[in-house]
Amino acid sequence: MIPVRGFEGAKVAVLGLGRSGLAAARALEAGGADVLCWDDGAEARARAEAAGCKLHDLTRREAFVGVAALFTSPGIPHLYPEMNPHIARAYDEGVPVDNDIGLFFQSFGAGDWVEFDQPPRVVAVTGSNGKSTTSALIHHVLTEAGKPAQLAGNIGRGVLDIDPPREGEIVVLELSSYQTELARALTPDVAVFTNLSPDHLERHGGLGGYFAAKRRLFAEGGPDRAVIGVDEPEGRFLAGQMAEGRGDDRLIRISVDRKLAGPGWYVHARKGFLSEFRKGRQVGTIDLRDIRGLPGTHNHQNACAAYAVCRTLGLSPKVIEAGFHSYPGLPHRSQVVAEAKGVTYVNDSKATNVDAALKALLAFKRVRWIVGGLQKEGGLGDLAEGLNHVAKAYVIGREAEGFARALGDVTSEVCTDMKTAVARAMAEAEPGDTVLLAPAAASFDQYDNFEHRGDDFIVHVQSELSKANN
Ligand code: UMA
Repeated sequence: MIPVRGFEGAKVAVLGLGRSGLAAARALEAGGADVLCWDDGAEARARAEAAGCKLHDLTRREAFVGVAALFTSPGIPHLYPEMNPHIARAYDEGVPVDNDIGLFFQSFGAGDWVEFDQPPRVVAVTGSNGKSTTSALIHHVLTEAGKPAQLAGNIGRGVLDIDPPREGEIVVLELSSYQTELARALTPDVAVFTNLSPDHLERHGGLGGYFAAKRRLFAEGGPDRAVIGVDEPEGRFLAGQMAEGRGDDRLIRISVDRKLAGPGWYVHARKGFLSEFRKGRQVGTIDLRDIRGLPGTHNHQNACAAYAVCRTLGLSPKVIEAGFHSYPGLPHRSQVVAEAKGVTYVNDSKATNVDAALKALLAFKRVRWIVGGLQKEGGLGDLAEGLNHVAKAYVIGREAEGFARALGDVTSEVCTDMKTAVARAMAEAEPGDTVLLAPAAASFDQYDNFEHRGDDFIVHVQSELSKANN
């Protein structure tokens, strides 16, 4: 845990007692604050109390008297679609609002670092898609190369929960827009912007708000190094704003759309080959085509970002390539869960939006596609290119019929539940096909979260395969 500095003896409130809230409460307490905890859910309150948290009812009229600051959780809306009432009151009463990410950057860099020859550094990764894989890949390559490293943030571990960093350690943080939008301190040594596509629009009041939230990671002063995906206008704009000249190599531009070269620093991947150019010369290359844990162009973009970060941290192309080959992949992201009779079963439950599902479809030649759930704003129109790879869609979700209609001309079958979808896809699959769960939708109509949905897919694949073998 990283004890939070700056609130010794002060009364502070923590709102939301999930992973980040509980970690923040513990870290604040370890730093000597008097921590008052609240969650709008009774179950979470009971769990937190059992874990030793001091509850403090924020709905009471005097709740904020004497409170120095409020720390909120990423899942709690603080502006759109409407402000959480406790946050609104904190603002009205002049109480500063921050989150665990702000506290982390404020507290990272404790006094005992004066003894270190090489202080710990932070790599922060944001973007719409690929940030978990990019973060996990950076962490994996560093660890395989024998460098001390820790991984936290949106990927599942509260940032304040990490161990106090050792000499030379690299802390890799995956940061969502929910986290960057509110944090009062954001000072990574290396910052990554993978790509941008519409997501969480309600929460940010539209695409501009969503981009603005992510952009904060690169604001005033900025990181020492920035790795920026330039395949969308927003990335191009951000890179253009950061660069102080044509040869500015504090900035590494990455692309999977086009060859990048010039006086600066670039990493691109085309047709499965990653190339690094610096000052107009090629200085590194990796054949990504047979790397099992990183299939498809979207993963090649993740590879470019991870490669660029590892290069800024001093690793050689050969060491990075070895790390890529041993990367096991993350659950629910391009996760190969079975191969039988020439058919591959892939769990990409994390493809919760249209862009991620499109990238998953493009990674495989002939797809039996399990799709559906709670549709996001913007419809399914942008999937068109990927639909050429679909042999048939097996539609799940409470609104499966409407979802199937929205898919247009694609051959589809309304299955509603996962069990039926897996059984039907398996029965019809031919050798060479991929049965792919890439829902292009949120899971909350049928599941607690995308992990639960992916686990359900795996259970049914295994049970149908064992039926077929008996
Ligand atoms: N709550 C309230 N009032 C509200 C809403 C929620 O009190 O109005 C309470 C809930 O009752 C619950 C708590 O807040 O007890 C949950 O807080 P939370 O949703 O922020 O969840 P955490 O467990 O703290 O997890 C958060 C991130 N969750 C979200 O951003 C929604 C996790 O990212 C992250 O891994 C974790 O912190 C550790 O850093 C998950 C996620 O879904 C994976 N992220 C989104 C995504 O990837 O699309 C952004």
